[in-house]
Amino acid sequence: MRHRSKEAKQAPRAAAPKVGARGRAGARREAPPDARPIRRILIANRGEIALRVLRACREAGISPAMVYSEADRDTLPVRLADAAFCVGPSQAAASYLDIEAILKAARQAGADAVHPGYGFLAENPEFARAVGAAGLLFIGPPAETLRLVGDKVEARRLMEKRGVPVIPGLLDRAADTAAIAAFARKSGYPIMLKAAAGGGGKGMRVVRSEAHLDSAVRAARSEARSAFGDDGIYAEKFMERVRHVEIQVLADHHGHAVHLGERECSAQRRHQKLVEEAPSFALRPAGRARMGALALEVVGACGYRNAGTIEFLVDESGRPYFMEVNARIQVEHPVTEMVTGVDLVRAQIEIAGGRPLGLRQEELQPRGWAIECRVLAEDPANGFLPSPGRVVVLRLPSGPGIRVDTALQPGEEIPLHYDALIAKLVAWGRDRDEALARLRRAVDEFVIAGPGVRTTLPFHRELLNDPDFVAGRLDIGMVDRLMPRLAPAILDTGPEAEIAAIAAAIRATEEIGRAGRDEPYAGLSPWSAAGRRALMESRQVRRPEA
Ligand code: MV4
Repeated sequence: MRHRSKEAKQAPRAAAPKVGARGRAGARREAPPDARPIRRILIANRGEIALRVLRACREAGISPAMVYSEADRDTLPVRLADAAFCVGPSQAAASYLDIEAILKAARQAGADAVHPGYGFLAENPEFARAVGAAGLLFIGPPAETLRLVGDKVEARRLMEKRGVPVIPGLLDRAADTAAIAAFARKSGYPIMLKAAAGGGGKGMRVVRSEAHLDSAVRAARSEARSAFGDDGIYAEKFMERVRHVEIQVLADHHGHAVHLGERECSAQRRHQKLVEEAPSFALRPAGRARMGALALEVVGACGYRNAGTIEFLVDESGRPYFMEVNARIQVEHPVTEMVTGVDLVRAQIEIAGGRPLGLRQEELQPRGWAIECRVLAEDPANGFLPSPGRVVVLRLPSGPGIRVDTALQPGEEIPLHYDALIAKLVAWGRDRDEALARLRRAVDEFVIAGPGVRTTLPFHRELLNDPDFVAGRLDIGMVDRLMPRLAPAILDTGPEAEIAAIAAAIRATEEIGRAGRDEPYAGLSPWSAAGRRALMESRQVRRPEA
């Protein structure tokens, strides 16, 4: 049966803890009608973000309850929770994305609120609505805001009307190829086709000449239809050599909103961000204030509440263009936390509970510099191929200015079913150089090893020493341009190859009992066979693709 309770320690704590006591007392105005103390939060997610939310709950005196899939039964957030409920099998579609199963777990947990984390159901308006209809608080924006910002065309049109600069392009869903061709002739090629229901880089396509337009439009439409169930597309001028800069915002239910500065997210590959930092090299204080004001204009325009991110492209002259709203806590939120000192997840909980924001814009100047490396279970030497497996050795870095967000435990199997993100390594320093030095040092301390397990750590080791990266010369194409140069170094340096050989040897010795029966080492002693196998495996992992 699904929805099994993991354990019996489910009784809420004796005292009813009020949501955080950190904001200033004395509400500006009345709390929203459904405001009430939050005693227990159901965390509808997994991995590092589930643990991050659980920690915020503990610090706020709120009881955390978890959901988990069968693949995640034996993970740290599940063990640390006061209650945990299985919501289905490994496949996300049948567990973490099953709205009914999550709501049932919330009822069984006796939760007052649901935190969706990021991904899964975090930006699903139906889920937000269903959580509210079940009498629970959704820790995120209102369902209507999720619907509005989920429609990229509608959001674009609204921002344009409000005087927020948007990328030049169509403000309607393109009726036909002719409408797009007319726009492209006016603005010039290249243009970019985007799915109206898309976002995060999904369903985008660059068109470089009219000869390619018709087939590109048809392909984009059919892609959009199968990916989003909506074949609406629109067109924009394609911007090159731009930076991806986003502004973190917090908005409460009392009409108060602040921005917490920007994150520079240009170091990405195929829309998977790899390194993020705050502040951005690209912004002077005046530019930061201007983008912050634009972000707050966006917040006002779409009735935004809770924590959110407003994405912009910034061109070479420093001009920002609104792209989209990310209506959730984001993976890269720690860099903002480290330069502002604000606990964003705690703030999310307090806002959802109806508390007025106790933050003033003037006190939110960024201090120092923070840089985050996303550690993924992917092989940077092999086209970032997913590399799941069992982690045998795990050594986490620490020391001055270092924060590691991970739920990974030694001995744990990294499941194939979910996101490849296994850890976030974040460094803070008084300036960028200090943050970089700490991050390099921490990358070298970090060991994640096991048979078959490859991570992006060797990539980060190279990137953090790249002259362009060190000089802050970033744009969204830099990782792609860099990879051919980085790839050989990724294979030849660092302890990864050696560790892989050791891990292979561990596995091989574990298999000694089988070795005598195994081909092709049947004639050898068990130890010789194990050694041979380890050698073969280490050669396989060391050798670059021809
Ligand atoms: C663009 C763009 C250039 N021109 N739109 C990517 C995520 C989504 N929010 C929108 N994105 C972009 N939209 C126009 N008109 C560049 C991006 C973009 C990007 C594009 C290709 C490869 C990597 C990218 C990283 C960030 C943003």
